[in-house]
Amino acid sequence: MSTRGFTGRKPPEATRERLPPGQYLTDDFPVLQIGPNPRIDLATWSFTLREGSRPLKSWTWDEFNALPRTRWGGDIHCVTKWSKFDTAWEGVSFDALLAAAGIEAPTEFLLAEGYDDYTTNVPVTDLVGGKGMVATHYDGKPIPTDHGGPARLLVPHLYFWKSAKWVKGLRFTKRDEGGFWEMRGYHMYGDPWREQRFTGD
Ligand SMILES: Nc1nc2c(c(=O)[nH]1)N[C@H]1C(S)=C(S)[C@@H](COP(=O)(O)O)O[C@H]1N2
Ligand SMILES: [Mo]
Repeated sequence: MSTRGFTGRKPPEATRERLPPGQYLTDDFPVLQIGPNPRIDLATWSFTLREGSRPLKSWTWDEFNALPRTRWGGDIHCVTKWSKFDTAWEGVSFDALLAAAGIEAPTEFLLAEGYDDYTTNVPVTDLVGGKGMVATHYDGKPIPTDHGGPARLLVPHLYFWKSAKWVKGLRFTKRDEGGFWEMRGYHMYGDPWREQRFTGD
């Protein structure tokens, strides 16, 4: 059964099972962000793993594109209540980043940082084992700037605000420090299936 294009109020069973509570299905790909698209030049783009302020490993765009690649396909869920099924992404898994850096995660938490100064926190356990990647391609093409290209974090099992667009690095933190939205009332973890939208949910 195809569920594509369905926008009615009572989704069929197969759709309902894939929709977390309070979400509706859309075929669109809405654009949501705190400010204008940052200007990013691939000649100066870099991606850096840090522990606090200390850089652990940095890649240029060419170096990053030489890393082993991975694909993920599935559903994404935004806290503004839209869900989109069967999205297709390609990039470098968090596991591959750590392996290429020759390190193990130095702490249990990190903040993803965007070129627009956006930040969001994600536990390391939610990125390892293929659960998170730095994506460069969506639907077989380079990610459009509006959706976070050239590279964005993808943590699809959490609300989509955790998937930082225009990502410039991951900063390991000793404690679970809130990022931009988490400091403004959004949930520290953000599990769509437990409807963890806001602090206290
Ligand atoms: N760098 C950055 N990443 C970001 C944001 C942002 O403002 N800046 N917004 C977040 C929010 S709130 C959402 S819902 C998703 C939206 O991603 P999209 O525009 O590709 O749908 O990006 C997230 N990642
Ligand atoms: Mo969002």
